[in-house]
Amino acid sequence: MKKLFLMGRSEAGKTSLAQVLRGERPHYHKTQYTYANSDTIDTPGEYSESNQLGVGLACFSFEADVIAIVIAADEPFSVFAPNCGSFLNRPLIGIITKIDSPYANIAMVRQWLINSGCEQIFLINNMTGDGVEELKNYLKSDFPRISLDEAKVHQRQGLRDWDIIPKNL
Ligand SMILES: Nc1nc2c(ncn2[C@@H]2O[C@H](COP(=O)(O)OP(=O)(O)O)[C@@H](O)[C@H]2O)c(=O)[nH]1
Ligand SMILES: [Mg+2]
Repeated sequence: MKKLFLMGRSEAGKTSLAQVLRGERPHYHKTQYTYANSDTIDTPGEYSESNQLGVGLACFSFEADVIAIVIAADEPFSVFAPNCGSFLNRPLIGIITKIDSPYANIAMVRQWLINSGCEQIFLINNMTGDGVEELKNYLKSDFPRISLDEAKVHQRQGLRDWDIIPKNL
């Protein structure tokens, strides 16, 4: 199981998603600090909303296997800059929550996530559980562990640790 790190603005639906992934019904819980249970790391939205706290996010992210930017489908703007995943040494995915909102603009949020460098994008309704299975399937298997020597080979090819080395190299 890949350990998932959730970052995003307050009210984006991170805590609800963490609850749904644990098999619970979503119930409101104000996120006061970073919660790290075995499978997800849930962070307060305030971390994503200020420059100084953003550094804290970067540090916590190294405890995870995959980083997710969570944006609700009805958010009016994104706090995540284009290509902001470039400082992370982890795969970055995008999660669009509240796809059931009457104000949802999925195409716009998807474009923000692509611009930020998300490799895959998942669409989720925490209330009904729509889309959760796809995310669970993605998280199910661990990334293969590589040795330091293998990591160096990746680096020499300009590849990230989790990229598959192309056959013709
Ligand atoms: N309609 C709808 N509401 C959601 C969804 N996900 C979360 N919410 C609601 O949005 C509010 C904020 O959710 P929460 O998980 O606490 O957001 P967080 O601040 O990112 O942790 C709560 O009232 C949730 O019930 C969703 O997929 N659809
Ligand atoms: Mg929360």
